[in-house]
Amino acid sequence: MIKYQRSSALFAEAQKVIPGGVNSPVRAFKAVGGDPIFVKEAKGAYLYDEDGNELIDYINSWGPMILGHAYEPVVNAVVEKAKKGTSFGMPTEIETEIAELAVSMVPNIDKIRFVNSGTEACMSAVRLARGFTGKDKLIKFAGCYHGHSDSFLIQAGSGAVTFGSPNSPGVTEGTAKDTLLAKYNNLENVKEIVAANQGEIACIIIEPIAGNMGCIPPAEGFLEGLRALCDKNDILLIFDEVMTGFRLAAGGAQELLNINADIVTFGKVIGGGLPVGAFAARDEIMNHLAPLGPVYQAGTLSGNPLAMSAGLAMLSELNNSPEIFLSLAEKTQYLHQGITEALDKHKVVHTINRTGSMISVHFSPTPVIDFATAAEVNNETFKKFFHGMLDNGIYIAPSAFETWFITEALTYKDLDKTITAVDKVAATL
Ligand code: HOZ
Repeated sequence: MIKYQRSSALFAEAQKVIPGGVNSPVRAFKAVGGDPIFVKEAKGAYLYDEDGNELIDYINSWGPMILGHAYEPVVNAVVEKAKKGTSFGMPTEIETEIAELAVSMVPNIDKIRFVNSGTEACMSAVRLARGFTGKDKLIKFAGCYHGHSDSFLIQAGSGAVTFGSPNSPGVTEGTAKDTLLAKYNNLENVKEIVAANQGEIACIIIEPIAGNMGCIPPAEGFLEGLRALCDKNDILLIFDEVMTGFRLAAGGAQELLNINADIVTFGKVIGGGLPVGAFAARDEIMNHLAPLGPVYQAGTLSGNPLAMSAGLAMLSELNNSPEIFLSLAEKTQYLHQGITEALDKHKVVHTINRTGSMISVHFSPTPVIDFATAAEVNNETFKKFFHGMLDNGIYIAPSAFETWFITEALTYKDLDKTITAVDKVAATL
């Protein structure tokens, strides 16, 4: 059994001065029990904690570390940049360089605006959609998570559902009434909502592959149906590609699924592990943003040189080696097969969802296709599974409502070690 004395001591100290001891709720382990692990450092596919344990990492900072931790070209770019000043609040050339690269990689966008997080990207994208269309309401899907901005904390996934507050106190009724809630993978339901709110809906925002109620891929025809519905009703379709962008393909889910959104939001991989978000669209939409247009959006640290240098180094690597996406998908498929065989061998009821390098194990007897089916997972089994994996040196997300993010730094030996751990743990479930 792995020991975590120092992590527990650090957690006790942290709780005195930080609410719940963490700066983002899911990290607190409340959903699985026990104390969170404090990280000392990480390299490649491995985390090294404050007690000296080595863990194979399947969270990878919730997505960004697609090429592994402390990836040298990214680290070097940041170190070199830092020597020349860390923030100016003035334009720098590197912002244009990363913007040009991102625009060349992602389908159907002409301009991109950089912010500091996925939350900021999604909240700004919705404001832009409202300003562009002159309409107020938005449709979001139960179990999808678009950051913690007020409009999105209505039946939200990720930490919001993990801690039983998918509708957070503090969100006013006035804000909540403009957020219409639909069922993921249920086009008829969306059509009904649109029909009942004719001429009032500015945008539909969706994770094209959901990752915040575990991984849930879109049903065949669902996103195509949304696209057609939006076109018919002058509604903007926003793809939240915070998780999927620059992960599933160079052009994200738009490229992988061959569907264009009107506005796309990014976070995670685009920042190479530094705090970066972004939103992008065609000229006619982006030109509504200040200072060109009337929709206001700003930030002192937006386009920060360190963040931009990490993002540029990361996107350049992916752009120069597109075979990485195939390799990631193959590794994930290998893991999927190995885990399936191990769980089947021990007759553990489960469903595994996977798209590209996103995968999650749901301890559910039925297909997991939306929030309702995701909520049916056997949480007790998940808790045992989580701690069993941890005892075997494997770190997965401490919540059944999160996705595993595969990194290219994982070797097949690491994957085999993980499958062996699943086999051992499954025998105890
Ligand atoms: N919202 C993230 C999971 N979908 C968690 C972020 C964190 O705790 O770092």
